[in-house]
Amino acid sequence: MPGIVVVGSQWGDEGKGKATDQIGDRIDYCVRYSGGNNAGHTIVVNGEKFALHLLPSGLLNPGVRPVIGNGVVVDLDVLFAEIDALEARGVDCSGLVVSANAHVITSYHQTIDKVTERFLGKARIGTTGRGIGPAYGDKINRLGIRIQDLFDESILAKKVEAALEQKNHLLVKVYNRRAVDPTEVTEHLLGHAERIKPQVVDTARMLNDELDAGKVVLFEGAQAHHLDVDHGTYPYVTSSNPVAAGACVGAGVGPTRIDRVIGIAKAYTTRVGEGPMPTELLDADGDRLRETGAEFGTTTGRNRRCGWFDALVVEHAHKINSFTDIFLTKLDILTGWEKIPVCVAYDVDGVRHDTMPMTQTEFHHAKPVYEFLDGWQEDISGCRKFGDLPANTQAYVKRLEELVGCRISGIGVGPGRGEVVMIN
Ligand code: 2SA
Ligand code: GDP
Ligand code: MG
Repeated sequence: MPGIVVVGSQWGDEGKGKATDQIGDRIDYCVRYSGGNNAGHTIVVNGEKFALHLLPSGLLNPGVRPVIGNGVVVDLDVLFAEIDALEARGVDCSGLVVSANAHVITSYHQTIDKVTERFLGKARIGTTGRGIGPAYGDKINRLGIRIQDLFDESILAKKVEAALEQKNHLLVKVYNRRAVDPTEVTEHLLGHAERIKPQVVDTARMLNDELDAGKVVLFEGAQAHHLDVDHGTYPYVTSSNPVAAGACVGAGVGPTRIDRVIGIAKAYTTRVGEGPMPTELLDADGDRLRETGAEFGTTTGRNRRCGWFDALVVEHAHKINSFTDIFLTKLDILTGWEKIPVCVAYDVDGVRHDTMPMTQTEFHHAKPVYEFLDGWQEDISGCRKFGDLPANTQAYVKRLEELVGCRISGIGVGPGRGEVVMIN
C-alpha cells in the first residue's frame, strides 16, 4: 500500500490531522501537497495538543519524514516559527524537506488578500487572510517567487520587481495604500535563504525513488473537496486543488502511484468562511454543535458554521475523489441528541435532487430534506470496536455508509491519538 491520500470530504476541519497521525506508525513519508498556512491540523498526543499549519501531521510520529511538496505555498516566516515552536516542545523537525518548486508567500500577498476582502465587502470570500489566493494567483500568472529563486540574488530581485509592478499600481491607485518596496521584500526573502537551503530538494524525484524502493508515502490534504478551486463551491473556495488528484500534481507523482484514498468525513457538517451550506443551523442546535464540538478555526479562531451531516456533499466528494474508504470523525460529539437529522436530498425550488445539483445557483437554493435517525445517550469515547457502540450509533454509521456509497473503515470517538474504532 505505498501511496495513500488523506482528503477532506466536506469544507475542511474534518479531522485530517488526527486521521493522518493515527496511521503515522505505518508510513515513511508524510507530504503536504496543497494549500499553505491557511490550514490548521490539530493533533492530540497523550493529552498534549499540537496545531500544525504548514508542517505535515505525520511529523509527530518519530521515523516519519515530513515533506512540503511543490503544490504548497510557503510563508517562510511562519514555517520557521512553527519549526522553532515544535522543537522547543521536543519535536524533531530536522528531517523536513521542501520542494525547490514550491512558491513563497510574501508580505504583499497577505496585504492584497486583506485589502481585496475589505474591498469585496458583502461579496467577500471569508479567507484566512494568509495571502494564499494572491500567492496562487501569481503562480498561475507566472509572477510567482519559488523557493529556488532565493538562491539566486539577481534573479530574485528581478522577479520581485516584476511581481510588484502592477501590484503597486493597484495598491496606491485603487486601494489607497503605500507602495511596497521591492528591495525590502528581496532582502527579507534573502534573509531566509541560508536557513532553508539545506532542506530544499527535488522532492518529486525523491518521492518517486522512495516509492520505487517500497516506502509508504502519505499525501496529506489540506482544506477539502468542496473548497477545491475546480470542484468546490466556487468562488467560495480556496485557490488550490485539495482533491485527491491534487496530490499527483502537488507532489509530482503519477496517478498509478495512488493505492488508497481515505476520505475524511465529520459526523456532522462545518464550514468556516462564506458560501452556501444547505444544512447550516442558525439556531440553538447549531450553537450546541459548535460548543460540544469546539468548532472554532484552528488558524483564525473564527466560529465555524455548524449543521447536520449532508450525505449529498460527501457522496459527491466520494464520486470525484474515488475514496477507497472513509474515516468518520467526531461521532462522539453527536452523543445526547434524541433524534439526529441527516440530509438525504435537496429541494431546489420545488424539485427534488438526490445528488448535488450541477449549478451554483441551484445549490444556493437547496433546502435540505431530512431523515431523522434515532440518537444515543451513552458515552462512546471509550469504545474501540464497532460492536462496543450502542445499537443506534451503529445504525447511524451504517446509514451514512449506505447514503454515501462508501465503506467506513474507522470512526473517531475523541480527539486523542488512539481514540478510534477501527472496522475491518
Ligand atoms: P483562503 O485563506 O484563501 O484559503 O480562504 C478561502 C476559503 O477557504 C477556507 N479555508 C478553510 N476552511 C476550513 N479550515 C481551514 N483552516 C483553518 C482551520 C481555518 C481557520 O483549520 O480551522 O482557522 O479559520 C481553512 N483554510 C481555508 C476559508 O475559510 C475560505 O472560505
Ligand atoms: P483538520 O483541519 O481536518 O485537520 O481538522 P482540525 O484540526 O481543524 O479540526 C478538527 C478538530 O476536531 C480538532 O480540534 C481535532 O482535535 C478534533 N477531532 C478530530 N477527530 C475527533 C474525534 O473523533 N472526536 C473529537 N471529539 N474530536 C476530534
Ligand atoms: Mg483545520
